[in-house]
Amino acid sequence: MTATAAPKTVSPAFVPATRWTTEALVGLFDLPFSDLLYRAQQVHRQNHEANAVQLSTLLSIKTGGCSEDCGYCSQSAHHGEAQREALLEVGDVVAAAQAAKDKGATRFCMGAAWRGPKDKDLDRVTDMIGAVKALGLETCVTLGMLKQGQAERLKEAGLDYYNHNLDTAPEFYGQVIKTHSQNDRFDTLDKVRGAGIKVCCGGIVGMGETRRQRASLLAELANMNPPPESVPINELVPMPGTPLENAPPLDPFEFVRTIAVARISMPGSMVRLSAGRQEMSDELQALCFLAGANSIFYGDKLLTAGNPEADRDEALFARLGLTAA
Ligand code: SAM
Ligand code: DTB
Ligand code: SF4
Repeated sequence: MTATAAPKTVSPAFVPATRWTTEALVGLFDLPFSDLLYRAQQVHRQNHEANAVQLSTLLSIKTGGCSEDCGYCSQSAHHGEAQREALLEVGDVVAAAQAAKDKGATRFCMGAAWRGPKDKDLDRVTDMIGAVKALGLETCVTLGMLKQGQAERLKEAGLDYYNHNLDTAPEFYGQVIKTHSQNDRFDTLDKVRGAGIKVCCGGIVGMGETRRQRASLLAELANMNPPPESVPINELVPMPGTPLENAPPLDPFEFVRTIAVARISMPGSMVRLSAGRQEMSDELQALCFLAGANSIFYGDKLLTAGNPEADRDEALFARLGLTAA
């Protein structure tokens, strides 16, 4: 699908004010690096506090054994090597959320390796959401594809955000994931919006996609109506055993360009510098903040992969004059 075609699941009444074509975003990617960063920084300052970065902490509440075959994921039963773990108890989740809050996180994101939740699993997840919210944290869950009525149950429990990524360009999607389609993802995103939950939706770069495909993914995200409140940009963490374990690393400047184009095309969204930060130098992360990233995953673990220690992030924020928000 090209970015000019309306996504199938969006009704004609929901035409976004600005439509981005893939071509227009390729044009941004192709700018000289300094010109692109200058434009991104201008958009960033017009729409956000210049030096504030929001902190979200992740917890895997159910790990491994997933029926889906996502080529990047260590939790897929098809190839993943992640240690399988059953759904956590509410008390353990609350303890982790309290620790995250004590370290300065404002949002707690709970992830499950499911194609989608069963109704009986949601009983415990809704208890988790209520208990984490009671600590004064924003709540986010990522549970896979939702069935009718499940988004409403999450909303009732007090859920603030649902994370569900488009992951890659529509024209590349089938090369990475065969057990579901990107249109299935749009269906769930519609259910989330319909229930009045805020949307966290982004993707992964560095999976062997072209620059045009990176632009195409960003056009899809920017043309959602409204665009996602939160846009995680993940750099592939090549996990052992996965089909993408030997994917050649992306040019770091291309990653920064991706952040900058996300910032320009989604001016009001929080753009999160997400997976892959542990492998990045402080200087590269500084360029990502300059390009308009204003959120990170904070805490020494993502779901199964590592993330920088809180101490390293605190030191980096101090060196760059960034404040945690
Ligand atoms: N099963 C649910 C789903 O797929 O939506 C929730 C968990 S899934 C692990 C959440 C997201 O993590 C994926 O959509 C993908 O963007 C990201 N992710 C997974 N493995 C990754 C990896 N190795 N590197 C970068 N991002 C990854
Ligand atoms: C998102 O976009 N990135 C996070 C969160 N949403 C759930 C997950 C990153 C996972 C990285 C690989 C791992 O930890 O297994
Ligand atoms: Fe399952 Fe999500 Fe991993 Fe895909 S990304 S294999 S759906 S846990």
